[in-house]
Amino acid sequence: MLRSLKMANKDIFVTKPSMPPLSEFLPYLEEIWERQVLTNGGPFHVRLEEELCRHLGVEHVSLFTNGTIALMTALKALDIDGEVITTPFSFVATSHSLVWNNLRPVFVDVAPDTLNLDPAKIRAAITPSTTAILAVHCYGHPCDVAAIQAVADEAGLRVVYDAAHAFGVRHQGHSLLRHGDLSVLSFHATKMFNTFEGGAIVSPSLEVKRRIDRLKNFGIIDETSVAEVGTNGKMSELNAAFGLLQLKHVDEYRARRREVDRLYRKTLQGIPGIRPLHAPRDGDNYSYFPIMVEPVCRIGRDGLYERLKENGIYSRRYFFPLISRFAPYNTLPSAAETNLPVATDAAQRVLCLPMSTDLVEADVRRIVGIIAAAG
Ligand code: T4K
Repeated sequence: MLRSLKMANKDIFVTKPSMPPLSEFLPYLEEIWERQVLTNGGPFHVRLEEELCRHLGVEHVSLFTNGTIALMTALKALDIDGEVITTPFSFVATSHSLVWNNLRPVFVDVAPDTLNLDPAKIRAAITPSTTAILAVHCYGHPCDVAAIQAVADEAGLRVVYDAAHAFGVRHQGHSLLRHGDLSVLSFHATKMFNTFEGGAIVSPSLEVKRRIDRLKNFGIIDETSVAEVGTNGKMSELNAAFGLLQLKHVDEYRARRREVDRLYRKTLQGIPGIRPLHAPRDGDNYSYFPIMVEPVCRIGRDGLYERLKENGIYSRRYFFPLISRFAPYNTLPSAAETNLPVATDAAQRVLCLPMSTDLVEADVRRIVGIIAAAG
């Protein structure tokens, strides 16, 4: 059961990092100080890659300094060029990673039930210049991976999943991260598994992992040879050590989030105009709790966002505005609202309620009480 503590009202943010007790981190720090190996593939880095493979049930993991550099490197590692079909309903890093690789994003609309790329619309957007699909498992909810792969196979396209929200998500009995050519994770402070800053690429092939590892280390082969133009995407020992500690607690974090998810669903029931985006799903990581605010809710999405804020509750309108509305993208033909009706409507109605391991029952009831009173 969720802890039902009585406490004074406090500010509540859309998320809060899950932090194990500091005392548990100190032995890791002592090891780093003793060894004086701070980065460049040190022992904690090696161990975290191995433990993540086991924990996630995947073949190969390459750690990165953050999810954005990991995305940029994933696209480079597959030698993708030309046009890439992607979603406007995401964090801006998704499209930025394409443009940093001189690739042209082509926005395709999302499906209303998941807000993930709609496979049928992907097919219609393919041109002779299309080489890949960059899809996002938005809020950790699986894309229609089978349909996306079928479209990709038909047209000879690569598939990269921005799985920034999908740490530990299971789909049909397996890791969701096993789909596509590569999957990219974010371990940012706001994610359910965090290393302060961090990220990773999950790859099914050792050969591709080797290329990725070289690319994240300047393209260096050895002391006297550099094979190609790489970057510096390496995760430090400090971040890797924190990841190892987090891994010990991550199942407990997930279980706590699941309780919060259940309580939201129970207490939100019957409030007119408020609908959780997804039905409950086994295999979820409970990263986010998006609700859709329907027209029958008189105060509307933005009214609700402000009302919560006045009460010290900081929800977020992930993902408003759409990426396609931002200056670097809004002149692309595919950015037209008429091309993206579902995403455009969702961006006006979605609200992510606070979700973190430290929410107690009283917090959830307070949040839902404000929503109920606002409608
Ligand atoms: N692809 C997708 C689909 C993504 O969602 C993201 C990142 C990426 C790629 C890129 O991955 P990284 O390069 O970041 O690894 C946040 C995060 O900065 C961003 O990582 C995340 N997506 C995005 C969805 O959310 P903001 O602007 O909402 O963050 P911020 O700083 O406003 O934090 C939100 C709340 O979290 C704060 O109000 C308080 C709390 N917080 C935040 C931080 C940073 C804390 O309590 N402690 C903290 O240290 O973007």
